[in-house]
Formats: sequence, C-alpha cells, structure tokens
Amino acid sequence: MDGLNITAEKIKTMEIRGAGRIAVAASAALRDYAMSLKDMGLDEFNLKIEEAAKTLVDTRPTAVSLPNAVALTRRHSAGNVSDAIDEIAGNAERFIKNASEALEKIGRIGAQRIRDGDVIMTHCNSHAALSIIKTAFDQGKDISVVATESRPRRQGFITIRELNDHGIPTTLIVDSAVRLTMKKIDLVVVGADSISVNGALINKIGTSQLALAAQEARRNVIVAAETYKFSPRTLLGEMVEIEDRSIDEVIDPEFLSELPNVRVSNPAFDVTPAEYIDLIITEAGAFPPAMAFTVIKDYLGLELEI
Ligand code: RI2
Repeated sequence: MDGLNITAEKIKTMEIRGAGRIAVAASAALRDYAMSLKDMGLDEFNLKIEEAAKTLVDTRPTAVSLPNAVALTRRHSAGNVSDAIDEIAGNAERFIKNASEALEKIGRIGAQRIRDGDVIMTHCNSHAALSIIKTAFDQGKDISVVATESRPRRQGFITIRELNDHGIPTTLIVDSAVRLTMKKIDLVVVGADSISVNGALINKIGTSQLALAAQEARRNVIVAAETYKFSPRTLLGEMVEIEDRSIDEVIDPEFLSELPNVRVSNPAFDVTPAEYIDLIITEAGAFPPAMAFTVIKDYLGLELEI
C-alpha cells in the first residue's frame, strides 16, 4: 500500500487539496493499488480494497467528493481478481475523465451568469469557481475579482496567483473585510466541499459569512460544484462532519503555551443554508439548491454510499 499511503498522507497534510483534486487523487491511488495486487483470491482482494478505501476516506472527513470518488471507483461485479482489476481501472479512468470534463462544463454554464463589467468575490481556492471566472474572462468579459485571504491556510494566495497568471485583475482582502467590500462587488462565486440533500453548502470556513453579507447587500451567491460533491448519505439524515484541524495552523504553539487560560479552535468548514444560495452550477446544469435531491437521485444514484 506504499503508493496509496503516500497519497493518503498528502491528502491529510493538504499537499493535495481542494475537494475535486483529492477525489481524483484518491481514485487514481485506488486504481494503482488494485493493479498492484496479484496472486490472491477474490475474497482477499476485496478485503484489501476495502482497507485501502478506508485509508483514503479517513484522511479528511468533510468533502464528500472523497468517499463518492472511492465508492464509484471501487465497485465491481467481477467473479475473479483479474476482471475486478479491469473494472476498477475502468471506473477510475471514467471518474477522472468525467471530473475534468465537469470542470470545463461548469465553466461554460457558469460563465453565462457573469456579465461584462462584473466584480466577483470568491473565497478560498476552488478550481470549479475559478473555471467559471476564467471562462467568463476568456469570453472577453471585462471582469475583476476580489479574493479573500482564507485564513488560516491562506488558500487565497493560490487563487490570486492563478488569477494573476491568467491576466485577471484581482484584489486580495483579509477575511474580515468581506462585509465592507460586499457593496463594491456584483456577485459571489464559491466552490463546494459537500452539498447536502436540503441544498445546504459545506465549504471553507468563512463561506457562510460571504453569503450572509451578500444577502444583506442583495448580491447573488453562485456555487460551482461537480455532481459528485452532493452527499447521498445526507438522505439518511447523516450530517456532514466539519473537520477540526490542528491549532498549529492558527497560532504559534509556543505563544499559546504562555496563555494557560486560552483554548484555540480551528474548524475548517462551515455550513451555508440553502436560502442564501441562488444557484448551484454543476456539469449537468444550473440548479436551485432545492433540487439537491434530484441531483443526488439522477446523477449519483441513491445506492451510492447508502
Ligand atoms: P474545488 C477546498 O477545500 C475549498 O473549501 C474549496 O472551496 C473546495 O475545496 C472546493 O474546491 P480545502 O481542500 O474542488 O482547501 O472546486 O480544505 O477545487
């Protein structure tokens, strides 16, 4: 499991990050691991795939793209190991190809919602959200972006580099400047780690503050999310777990050791209720959040992860 463990570790430490990227990396790691298994019976093979799937899924708890990718990759109906490997490899190829095509389609569909002259606020670093912004820019629309820093990991720096390299005029703000800046922007475009059956968005901590400020200023909030970021398990009443990351991301542990009465908390995601979201742009079309159940049923299948 060497290669698979390396990928798992990279996902855990966020060397590989972003809900879409971790899904694609996990699918590829599972494929490579399956292909490395030989000289064993089907039961042993299935057990090893089960363990490997658990290792990958246990790395980060919030982005449902990860268990969805693993579930879509690992399932097979083969009667022998060699056919099972072929099925798993085929599943992975399909998932990875679909994920990449989904980003392009989301870009094309989402760009329709961007008008010439728009100033767009985005949060953290989302490839799906950036696909919309870049596509609109490539269509010749005169747009600019306000990007939040996104403490504590500062994924906003990845975003501003990407936008800079694409030639898109960009302003960086600290997270606490969101509300003040909201009146200067036209709409918010963010990504998604998970979308639950009630249309709520789970995304990088601070997203719900953008949405609150946007509602107050009557600006639209658009979410860019591949269909595999919808959570089938929420149909069973399961809540999406919010990842608590190390407090070392927030504060120097040495400084903290001088403050015996202080505790630090570092939740990595928050929940934005459906009523704050105008539209979710998927590769299958632009849906209101109220249609989350339909997306899960028609594009993921109710049997997934249930
Ligand atoms: P794409 C990221 O999580 C951010 O929350 C981002 O909005 C979301 O994944 C979706 O990203 P993290 O891995 O899949 O930085 O659109 O914690 O790239």
